Amino acid sequence: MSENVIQQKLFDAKKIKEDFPIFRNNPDLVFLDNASTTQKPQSVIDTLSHYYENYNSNIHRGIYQIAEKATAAYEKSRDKVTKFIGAGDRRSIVFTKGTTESINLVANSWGGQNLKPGDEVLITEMEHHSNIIPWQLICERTGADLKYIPINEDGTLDLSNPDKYFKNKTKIVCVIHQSNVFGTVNPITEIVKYAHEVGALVLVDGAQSTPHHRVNVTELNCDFFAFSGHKMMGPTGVGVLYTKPEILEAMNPFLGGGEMIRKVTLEGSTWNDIPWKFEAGTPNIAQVIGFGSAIDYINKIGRDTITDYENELLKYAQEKLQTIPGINIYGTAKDKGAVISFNLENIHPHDVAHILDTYGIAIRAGHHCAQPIMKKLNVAATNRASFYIYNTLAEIDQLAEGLRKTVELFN
Ligand code: C6P
Repeated sequence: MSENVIQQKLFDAKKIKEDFPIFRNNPDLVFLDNASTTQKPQSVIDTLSHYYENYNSNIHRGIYQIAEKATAAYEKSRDKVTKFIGAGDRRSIVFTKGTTESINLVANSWGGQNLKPGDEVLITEMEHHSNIIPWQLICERTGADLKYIPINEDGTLDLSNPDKYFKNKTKIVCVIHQSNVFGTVNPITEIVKYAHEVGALVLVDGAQSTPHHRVNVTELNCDFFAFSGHKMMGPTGVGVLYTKPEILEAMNPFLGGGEMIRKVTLEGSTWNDIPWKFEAGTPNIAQVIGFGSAIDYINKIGRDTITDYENELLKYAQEKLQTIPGINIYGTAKDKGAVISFNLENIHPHDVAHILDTYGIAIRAGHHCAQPIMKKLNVAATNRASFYIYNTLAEIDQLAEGLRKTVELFN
């Protein structure tokens, strides 16, 4: 499909680009590392400056006007997130510093309270380190065992034998929604069904899905859902943990300090209501408010529009990249987000990324914090191009051209 047709059908990515000052300041930048972090629109940057310039103050404490304004803006972001992911109850939304902290919260608080020797935690071989390490640590502490659902050649999960993995001793299943390496979108509803049948809870790592697809946690029926603001055009330092309220209520606090308490005496303390019980200390106020603005921006474009447009980008990129001599693309799932991991025969991924950088093209090279996947693929690293709404077909042409020149250079 040509750029014009896509523009008529969906929207004009070149026009969208004008909303992002970084592209004005780096006119030649082709940014294809969106799975790592995304660029920020002017409206998000303005929201941050506006807070610092006009009503910077701590929240939930001051009774003066600017403090009340800051508190209201912070809590409004909670309402926006609640609606954005279809949570239904604002008490189920805890602001964290990102997906990593959200998962560590669950592992430590829920896991520390509920896991014991003989129990199993079930994760997959496709996980980002953020959804492996916290479970390794808590299993070591509690004596529970960590089990893995294997992956197939095509970068999908091997769910052919669920009884082998989902058992009565499985207490929690933790699974990545969209792989940051393969782009595979996992069948969460099916996994939730298997897990709930054996009485296990489900945590979904939504770091890579939430920015690109419509997510509804109520429909998914997962128990925990984690994601990061910076991967969806929001600021760094803000993320979300969604938890079903009755589960969150029963969990012990993760971090102790100001704000998360009801009463403190020298003998002991009692806790604030959820979600504030899990937001100890001064939170990232500006970032949470800025995140609300990123959600407004996404809503303005429309999530289905984003998904449809990215699907077109993916299709086009896959066709283009397949024509590069010696390319090996990893991950060919039918249900796949706009992420392509690949290697060029006999060329180290870091060399590829360095050469592309000389053409102004930013892609990622490395293990993508998913070393078990690298081991499975029998490689130390891959290249990865990941797309977002401001990318264009012309940029994919530039990527393909850059790769072609790289191959020529090495042969
Ligand atoms: N992946 C990448 O792939 P934080 O750093 O907490 O915002 O997000 C961690 C994280 C968790 N889960 C998945 C699926 C992720 O992809 C990431 C971050 C980045 O380039 C950095 S390795």
